[in-house]
Amino acid sequence: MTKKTTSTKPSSAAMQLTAEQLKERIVRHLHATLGTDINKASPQAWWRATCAAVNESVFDGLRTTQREHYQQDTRAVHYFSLEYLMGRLFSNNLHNLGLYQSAKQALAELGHDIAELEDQEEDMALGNGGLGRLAACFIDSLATMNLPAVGYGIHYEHGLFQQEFQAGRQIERPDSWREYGNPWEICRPESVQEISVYGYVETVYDLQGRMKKVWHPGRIIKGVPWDIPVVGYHGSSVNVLRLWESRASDFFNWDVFNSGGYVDASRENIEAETISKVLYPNDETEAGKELRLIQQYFFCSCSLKDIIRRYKRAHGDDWSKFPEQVVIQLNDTHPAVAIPELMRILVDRADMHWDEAWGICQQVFAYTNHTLLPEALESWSVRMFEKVLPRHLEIIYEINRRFLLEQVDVRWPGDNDKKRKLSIIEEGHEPMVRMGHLSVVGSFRVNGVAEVHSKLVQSDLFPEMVALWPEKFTNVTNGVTPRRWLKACNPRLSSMLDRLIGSDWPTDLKQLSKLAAYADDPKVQDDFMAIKQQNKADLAKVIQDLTGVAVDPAAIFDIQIKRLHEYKRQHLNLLHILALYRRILQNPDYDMVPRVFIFGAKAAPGYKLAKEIIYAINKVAEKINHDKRVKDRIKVVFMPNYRVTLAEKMIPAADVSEQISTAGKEASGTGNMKLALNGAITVGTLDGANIEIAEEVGEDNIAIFGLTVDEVKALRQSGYHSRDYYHNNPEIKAVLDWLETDYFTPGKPGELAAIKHSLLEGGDPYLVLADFEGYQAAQQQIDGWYRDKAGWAKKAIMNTACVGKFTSDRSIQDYVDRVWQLKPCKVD
Ligand code: GLS
Repeated sequence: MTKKTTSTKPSSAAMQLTAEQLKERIVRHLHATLGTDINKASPQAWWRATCAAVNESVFDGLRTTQREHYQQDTRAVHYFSLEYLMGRLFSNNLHNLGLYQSAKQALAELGHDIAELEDQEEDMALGNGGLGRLAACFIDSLATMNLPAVGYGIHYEHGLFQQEFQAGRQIERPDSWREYGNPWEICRPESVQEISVYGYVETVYDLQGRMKKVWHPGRIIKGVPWDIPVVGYHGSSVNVLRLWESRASDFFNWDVFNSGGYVDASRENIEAETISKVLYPNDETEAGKELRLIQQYFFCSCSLKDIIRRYKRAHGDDWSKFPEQVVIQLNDTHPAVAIPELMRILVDRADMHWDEAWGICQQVFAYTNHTLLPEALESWSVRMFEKVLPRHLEIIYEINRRFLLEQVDVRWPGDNDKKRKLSIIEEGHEPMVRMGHLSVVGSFRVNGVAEVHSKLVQSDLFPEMVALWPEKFTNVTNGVTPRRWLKACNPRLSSMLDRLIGSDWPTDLKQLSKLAAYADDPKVQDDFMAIKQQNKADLAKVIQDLTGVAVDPAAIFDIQIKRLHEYKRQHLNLLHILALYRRILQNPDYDMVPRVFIFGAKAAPGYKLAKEIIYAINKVAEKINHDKRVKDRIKVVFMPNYRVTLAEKMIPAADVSEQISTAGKEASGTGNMKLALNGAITVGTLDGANIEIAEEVGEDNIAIFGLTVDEVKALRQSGYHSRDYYHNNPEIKAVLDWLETDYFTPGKPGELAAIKHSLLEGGDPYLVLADFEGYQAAQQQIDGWYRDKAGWAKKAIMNTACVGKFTSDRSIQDYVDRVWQLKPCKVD
């Protein structure tokens, strides 16, 4: 059971604000902050003035929270993440402050529709997908639960690229989310940090003959912090997300500048600024680029120095309380370089003995693993590490030497195979630093993000580490914030819930279980499905606007939204669509409930096959949507530029949620939780958090299919031959062969052949063909279920009722209990 650490009643000063008072604030800011006038202000200016009005309340909360944390000298968690996929903050902040209705009314009285103003805001897309969005949900929960926390990351100038389709192909455009400034952030020049990279290490001896290492950096870079207040829901805490922007150090620049090297100085400027220029657009693939390592080090070093500065303000040079006050959560291995950086600060700068420094480190860091995909397990060539961070490489060697000697050799004396396997340095032609190993060795706790994934982390990824330190390993199943993913994005359903089960559910999501008592009530069923229908009608308009395709809200809305990756198997979905289409062509009376297949996904710009899958879906969509013989039984749409804001429109309108990854590949998934929460029925494999969703909603309310983790392993071991499925199943053969013709790409045969080739010659690494049969059976089951209106309504209601477990508040409480040992700090 989740222990409650939240306040459900509005308590901050903002709650008392009336529409009239807000109006006064908005107009005042229109004049004083925007320098414009009611008569000529643009929608942008109105939006900005409203943000400024809201910020008066936000900043009040921020000041009181910070004062309280300082006075109480609270222990805090510091969330280190290279990604935060925040989306828009306008309606979120209004909802969390309890001001949404007043603002809506105030703006209406001023002649503006709040929804139109919401569209003035660019998404803050400083993340790729689930990992970055999870970080955003977590900081929302931390503030809501009054837990002292700071999020640290990078202030990317360009977030995740914007996606367009040209003739069906993905084109990437740069994202400039803050081209004209962002009203939610505050620059803090008083907290600038300087960090070093490159250079060389000198060994010197002090007067007592003690050896010391001195790092002579090759370049110094300035980190400028931007603070984004994180407003808790109806609680009074406002925490901070602190993002670092890189700039050239004044110190270096002026030197070059004064000696006449204006051009050189500018070049240095540009190079330094490059560090926070762009987010790497790969989800779950390690880039291996020097710039990426520098990004990681840059924000870790700035953040650690920031933490230490704050600690020293309260405790001076007494380091003994540091582990009591500070816990750092590493969001995957991306910030793992923080471990040797803290060692460097303690040993080289604070002159601490190695053992004492290591003791501190091991009480401060905890590591979350978010993926088992081999291509995502970060490792850096020793050569590059040495060039960029020469002193850190030495420290890592020393950490490794002691680990192998004091742990591995004691446990497995003389076992060189074990040493090779466990070494932080992977030997070979090109020696590599393994960041996962470093993270486990340097952390006091390691967790996966769903039950099955945490088990696999232990059994498949780090079994020997588990043998050494069984108590280090734990699970924390992911969650999502119900404030954004139900309350704000689905206002119709939220009001219905308020009426039926009271209004405490946004901070106590288990309350949703009360809804189960109504699952058979015809009136509630009608209301629930009427809301779904209205949400679908809204989405149909968006679809028409974005894609030009007309869809019927009476059809099943079947949605697959997530990054494009072979393991997520959007192509399995496509093969099934092709099979249905073929059945219709073969049998004009083929009986199926009309269905709209809706996709949203960005492919990493360098991921060729992923881009080919997008192209294939778009070409198949074009053909099917225009084929009169289909009689609208199938529509296929690919929503361009899928992002948080689009997800907020799609999720409330979903009937079916596609969660069809190869078992063992999706660590958890969080879209699966959001869709079920909004009453969609999952078609899914027993992978990641789908397993736990199935446990919660029960087998009547979910369509599970496909190989299990163990079956996948067994099939691989016995030898998987995708060609057998191709030859034995005529439908599979027909649709794959179809892709090679010019049926979907007139005059250009073979344009869609990449998918077939990867499934046959490529060996079908994600077992698409092995799961096809089960998948199409699950889809038939959905078709059957949907024909029974009352039965479907019941299933939909049961999904909403049973997924209270998947609030990020529960995840955070699990982290508090199993990892952080934090206490809430109530702010008046
Ligand atoms: C991911 C996993 O792929 C998702 O399954 C998971 O839900 C998410 C958050 O834990 O992390 N790992 C990753 O590198 N990107 C992800 O989305």
